[in-house]
Amino acid sequence: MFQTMPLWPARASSMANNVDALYIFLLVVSGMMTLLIFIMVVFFAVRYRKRPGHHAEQIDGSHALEITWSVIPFFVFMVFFGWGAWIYFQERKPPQNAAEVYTVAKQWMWKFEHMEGQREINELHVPIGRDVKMIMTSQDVIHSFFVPAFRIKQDVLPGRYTVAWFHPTKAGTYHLYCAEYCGTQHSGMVGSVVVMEPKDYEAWMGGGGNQPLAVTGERLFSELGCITCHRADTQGRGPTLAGIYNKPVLLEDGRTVTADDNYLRESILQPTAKVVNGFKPIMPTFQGQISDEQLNALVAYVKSLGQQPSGQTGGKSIAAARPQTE
Ligand SMILES: [Cu+2]
Repeated sequence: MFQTMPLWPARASSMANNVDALYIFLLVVSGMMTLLIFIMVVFFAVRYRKRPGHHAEQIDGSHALEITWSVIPFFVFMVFFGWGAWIYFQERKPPQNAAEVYTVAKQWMWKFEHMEGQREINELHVPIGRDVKMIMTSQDVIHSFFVPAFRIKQDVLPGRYTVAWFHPTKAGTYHLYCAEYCGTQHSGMVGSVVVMEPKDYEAWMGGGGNQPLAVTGERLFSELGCITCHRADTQGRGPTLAGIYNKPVLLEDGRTVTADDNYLRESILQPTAKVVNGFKPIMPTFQGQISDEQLNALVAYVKSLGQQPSGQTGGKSIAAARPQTE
């Protein structure tokens, strides 16, 4: 019977052992304190019980005692804090070369799109041993991406990207939950993450001729007319987008921001929110004109430009995106 009720979810990511160790440490320290308090309650109740011939006497404070019970817990709590912060920063900082998966949550499903173009609903396939970064947004209300076996949970919000990452260490199929009440079918907003051996993953990935996300984005970039202003030769009415990803951008109001995923997203939906220095706020908004999936594809395309230094030949995306004006 006990086998059917595991105390812990599977530990299937690089983060799992750290999180569990901290959790066990918290449990042990709290358990010991609880025990100590109960023992003292019983001990004092007996020791100072009302007896004939004994009178209560006034006890004045003890500095030594007060300092001891303040200083020792202080250091214990600092261990909780330091250890927790260390794990938090690890969870918050995706590694540079993580594979990216775009995620759109909606009432009541999870939609995933791999950079290679594979789309999945309520199922996410990943290989063992690869860092995976989830770039997530919601089509409607707040959801929360929760994979207990990976010990990660991240809110997914409409109107912006949030990020979570994991490094799967064990093959298997693990539960994926929405951990934020999001409407009547919230409890049904579940799925699974399938962690595969790399060769199985290659086979899975190879099936079906999918168009890479950046290529879809590149097509949209020209279909939506972005290409007429955002030209690669810096002569356009909008800033050239080659190489801007994750680079600082000087704005018209003097601020400098980083051209990260959220900046790109915002600049497509609310172009006047952050106008690049030297350009006019003439770009029309695409709010309500394109789906979250299309938005993701556009962002992926701009990012793919960022990985290729501008002017370099062989960069398939840049070469294809360059307008035929010369
Ligand atoms: Cu939800």
